[in-house]
Amino acid sequence: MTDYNPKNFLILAVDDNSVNRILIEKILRKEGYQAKILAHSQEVLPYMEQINPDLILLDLMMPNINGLELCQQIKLNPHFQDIPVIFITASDEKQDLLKAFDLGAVDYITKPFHNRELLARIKTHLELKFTRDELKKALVELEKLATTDELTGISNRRNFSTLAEREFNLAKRQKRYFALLILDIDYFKKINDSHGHIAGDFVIKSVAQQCVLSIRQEDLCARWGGEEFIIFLSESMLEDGIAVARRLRQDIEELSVAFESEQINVTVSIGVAVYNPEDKNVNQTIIRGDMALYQAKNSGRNRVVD
Ligand code: GH3
Ligand code: MG
Ligand code: MG
Ligand code: MG
Repeated sequence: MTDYNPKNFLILAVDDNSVNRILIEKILRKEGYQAKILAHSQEVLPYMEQINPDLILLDLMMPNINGLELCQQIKLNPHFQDIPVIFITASDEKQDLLKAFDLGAVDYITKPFHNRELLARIKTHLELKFTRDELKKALVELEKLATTDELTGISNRRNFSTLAEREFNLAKRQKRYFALLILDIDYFKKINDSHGHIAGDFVIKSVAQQCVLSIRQEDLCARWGGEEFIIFLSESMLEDGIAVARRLRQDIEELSVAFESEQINVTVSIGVAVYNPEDKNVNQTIIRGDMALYQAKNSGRNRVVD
């Protein structure tokens, strides 16, 4: 962490002893931290519901809820469990220290402590937390990049294959059905040739959008190839798949994509296949969808074939 600035962090401290409270607040504020100091342990969780601190300093011995109990409550709450908790305590009982670590505390400082020791430990744990949070964000971003098609923002082929295989296995185990639609834009080369590649890209995006709009939220739509899309309809029989495909075909025909000053008409051919309990894997269902699509193309395009 290159630009560590205490100003960016809020530290919550709890101590029933007013001398300790004043001391801790002074040390934290002098270093530049934002600090909130509470006197009663029962105030901590309600306070945290409003403001998420970056780190918590807990006194161990307090009336009502003691520090160990409070730590346990914090760590049981999924919203707070990643916030580092450091105990500051007069107890040098090994049992307390071990219990604190068992409950998820990251550190334990015994009183009397040196100001610089407290600050050094705080800084270490804030830096660790910051790095961990950044890593988590990067992983989420990476996962999104790995599963999303860049042009359309919908699922990419790899993500579809993973999810469809999972759904396939579920359908097999639970004896349920699903339907698959495979769409291919008709005469797309002509669209590229007469309106340009950028307009072609825009048409692909518009068709992707329409696919998402025309299906239920629990269904999955992905870009399967250049101007091909694939849709997984869970809990669906052949008739359901055909009905969705017919509606979608019509929705796309009525779309009339506006690109710059041009109106581009676009149609799709759709192959529909339904899960057959004899299918060994989802690819076998997909192959039937592909064959149906091939027939839709050969029999004139802009149509649905199962
Ligand atoms: P058909 O009705 O038989 O499907 O005819 P078609 O012209 O659509 O034929 P085909 O599916 O073989 O051609 C697809 C074309 O789509 C080929 C390729 O140049 C173009 N294409 C593939 N990916 C993209 C893309 O990301 N953007 C654009 N603009 N064009 C693409
Ligand atoms: Mg105390
Ligand atoms: Mg194609
Ligand atoms: Mg095509």
